[in-house]
Amino acid sequence: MSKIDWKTVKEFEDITYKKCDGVARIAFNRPEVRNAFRPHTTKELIEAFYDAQEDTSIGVVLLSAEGPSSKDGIWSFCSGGDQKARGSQGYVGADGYHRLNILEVQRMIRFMPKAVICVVPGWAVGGGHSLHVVCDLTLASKEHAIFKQTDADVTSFDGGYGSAYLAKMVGQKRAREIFFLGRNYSAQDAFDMGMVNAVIPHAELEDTAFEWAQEILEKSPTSIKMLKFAMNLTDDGMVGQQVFAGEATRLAYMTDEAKEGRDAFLEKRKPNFEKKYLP
Ligand code: S0N
Repeated sequence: MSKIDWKTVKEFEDITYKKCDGVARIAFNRPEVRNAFRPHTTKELIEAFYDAQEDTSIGVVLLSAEGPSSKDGIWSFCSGGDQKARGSQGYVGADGYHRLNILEVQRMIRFMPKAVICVVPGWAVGGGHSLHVVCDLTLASKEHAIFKQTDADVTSFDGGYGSAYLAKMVGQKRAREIFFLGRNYSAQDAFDMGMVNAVIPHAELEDTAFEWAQEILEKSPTSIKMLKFAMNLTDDGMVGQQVFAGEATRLAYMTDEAKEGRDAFLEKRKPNFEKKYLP
């Protein structure tokens, strides 16, 4: 029995969203379809991730899943895009429009100024596999986690983080094997390949993820944010540079020099930067 005292933030339909002691937990909640996501799910995920990003009491986000399925007791993290919600052009929402906004969720995770830990209690498949790839860390259930890329079975291809970034993580040959053959990989296989940080006994998975989060929360929040953005930068091109540089600008705004620049403008005078050219 977990000792974490999660408090529900808001009731959603396809996900659960809870917080406790600086940690937010966002979890898929469609275990009967192996936690596949439909446009409604991604809409809810975006709302929850945005809340976690803006909440200054939250330093780490866990992305996990409810389960197991009451039908057959099988655990899943996420089986990717809901194939029943897939029309001829894409995933169809309640409004009839086609969307692929899981990519927006990926970007929110990637650019979240806080650590995101993927907690994989079971299947991580297709777009669910891609979500684990884009998270900062992954912890996997020793008994139940299975990693599998089915994109090539259903004429889908995540050409961004799901594949190209995965290749940087596990190497080109392994990434191509994962996508081209679509085999099942255990938590230990995934650990050996370098795409999982730790293999945890299932009963201890959530408590361990919470402990990892608490360790991160002891660190300097600015360091964690800048390290994450620095590690992202080289793979994210101009957007990576923009994100990193934006944070550098924010830090610069906190200096006396920046205060003088602002005050001089508002007081309609020339700024006096005191001719200090610091090394
Ligand atoms: C997960 C699998 C391997 C589990 O197998 P298992 O345990 O044998 O269970 P099943 O009997 O197959 O499933 C149980 C019930 O759940 C339903 N279900 C499972 N997965 C889905 C799903 N993805 N969509 C809808 N329903 C699902 C089953 O139908 C079954 O229901 P009942 O009991 O009523 O028969 C296995 O289930 C499996 O292989 N699932 C499909 C995995 C898959 O192919 N997913 C889609 C892959 N593609 C994407 O995710 C693309 C996503 C995307 O939007 C994208 C687009 C552009 C760029 C990037 C991405 C991206 O990847 O993020």
